[in-house]
Amino acid sequence: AKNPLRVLVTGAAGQIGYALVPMIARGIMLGPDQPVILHMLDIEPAAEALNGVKMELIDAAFPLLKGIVATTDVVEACKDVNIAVMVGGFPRKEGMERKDVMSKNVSIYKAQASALEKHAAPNCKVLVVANPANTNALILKEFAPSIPAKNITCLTRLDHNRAMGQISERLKVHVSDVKNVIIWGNHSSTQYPDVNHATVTTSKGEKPVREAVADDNWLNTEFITTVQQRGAAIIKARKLSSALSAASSACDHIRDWVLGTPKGTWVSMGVYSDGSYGIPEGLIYSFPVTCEKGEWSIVKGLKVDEFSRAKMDATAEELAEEKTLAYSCLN
Ligand code: NAX
Repeated sequence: AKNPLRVLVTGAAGQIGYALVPMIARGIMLGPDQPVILHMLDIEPAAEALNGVKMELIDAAFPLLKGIVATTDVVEACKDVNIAVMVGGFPRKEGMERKDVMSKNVSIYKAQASALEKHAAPNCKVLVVANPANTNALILKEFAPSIPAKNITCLTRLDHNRAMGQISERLKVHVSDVKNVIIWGNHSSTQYPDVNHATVTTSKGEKPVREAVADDNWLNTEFITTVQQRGAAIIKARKLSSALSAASSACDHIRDWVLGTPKGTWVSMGVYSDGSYGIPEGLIYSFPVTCEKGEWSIVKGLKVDEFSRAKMDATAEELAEEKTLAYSCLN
């Protein structure tokens, strides 16, 4: 039998945490033969709720769940973790300035970076979910210099899955028959969902999504805005933000990263830019990636047309601005 892996979930008493921890305990993130020890961190005001989640995990009697650490102590939470899913953060409340939210999250991610750097297992893989996800991940990277940059990522898989969902609904095909959409850039409304290299499998074989949809106007307008605005649409309907889909996508992200992407398929991940596709280094930007043996690599050489170029640059620019804002919060 495999040794258990320690998986940290921060913000574990929140909405996404509540959906995510049972998925991890059931083997959806790391596979049905991988035992796990869950580390759950939240802050003092949520300590009682966190303990309630721990009680439910015990009650669910998950065969793969070999231990639970539920704590408000960041050092205890980070001790020896192999995977860290950072869901905890400070939400934007009505009337709050962008700078105030940024400042709160910068200080959270700076502190948690140090704790991870000092106490996590070597080669710990980090996924930042909490918004602003790309910039929180960048701050975490900056303040955990001994963690390799390639180990620090942010979640854009939810956007990726949403894009596949929209194509599947439009074409009335199963979502598993759609592949190789791309989310470029920021997990925000400037993200660019790109279907130029996506394909759909039909009874007549594999076909470009553009050809199958045969409506460039829809693909270049409504499709893009629907994916960009999907989070807001969920809030409007549920009066709460996406939780089960976010949790499921976080599992997809880690599973593919650790266990690999299927041959011929790529996924979207927010990763530290190496300058690929003319995206400035020093940003955490969502790219198409394939994963093998626990390492992601950016898919190279895809053709980028003028329409895409403008959108890829616009979202990079927003990330550069967020970075400047984040740094201004450090002083
Ligand atoms: P909730 O407010 O339900 O939960 C957040 C939890 O984090 C709370 O329990 C809170 O006490 C805790 N927390 C706050 N500060 C903390 C700290 N310093 N250390 C540890 N825990 C801390 O929010 P939820 O709906 O679960 O969303 C969590 C985050 O995910 C938000 O930032 C949200 O914006 C972000 N999202 C990101 C998505 C993505 O695709 N990247 C999609 C879904 C989601 O909107």
